[in-house]
Amino acid sequence: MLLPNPTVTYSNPDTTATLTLRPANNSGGVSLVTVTATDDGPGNAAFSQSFLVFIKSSVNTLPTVSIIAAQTLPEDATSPTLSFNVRDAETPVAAVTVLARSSNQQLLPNANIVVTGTTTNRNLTLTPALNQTGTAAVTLTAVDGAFGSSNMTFNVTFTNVNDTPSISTIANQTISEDTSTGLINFTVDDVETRPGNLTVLGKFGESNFGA
Ligand SMILES: [Ca+2]
Ligand SMILES: [Ca+2]
Ligand SMILES: [Ca+2]
Repeated sequence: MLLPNPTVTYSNPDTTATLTLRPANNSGGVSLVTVTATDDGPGNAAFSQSFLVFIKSSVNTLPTVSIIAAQTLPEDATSPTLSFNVRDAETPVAAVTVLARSSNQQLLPNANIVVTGTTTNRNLTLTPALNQTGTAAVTLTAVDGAFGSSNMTFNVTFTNVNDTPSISTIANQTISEDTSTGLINFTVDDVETRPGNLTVLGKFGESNFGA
């Protein structure tokens, strides 16, 4: 019984009556209430008016977020799409929002976590900052329409990929025969290897112009 004791207050000859409804504890649902007025004429003619009462549950069930396994991914690349799902007992799933944050902003800024989807199935991609390696904890928070929330956290580790070394541009050179250029400077660089440990080789392709 959702509305165990509806109470009508009416004093003859008032034209106004009041009705008090109090749902049973911990109840939720819809109830049809009918109010009937009866006269004292022959046959006690009666007239009824009905309306619906919607009783909201006061207990909000928290939304759920499915688990994403720990990920190990190469640096400098966007992750494959990671799928997860959200559910809520009361809020339509399209209205359940997902917020994402990273424990390591230098490695994985919050702005580089992209969550998409409006159904139960949601998608996530992660893009680490350039040349950053290490582990970040990613926390997804699902929020329902009653501001109930649940968290799910997984670790993502970005591992080093050997970046190719670089050499600065060297301009084309013109030298007269039987002379030498001065020293031609250029710089070498590598993300992982210190310059002192790089190997630099010269190789020569020749063309002769007449003889
Ligand atoms: Ca809920
Ligand atoms: Ca690297
Ligand atoms: Ca390298």
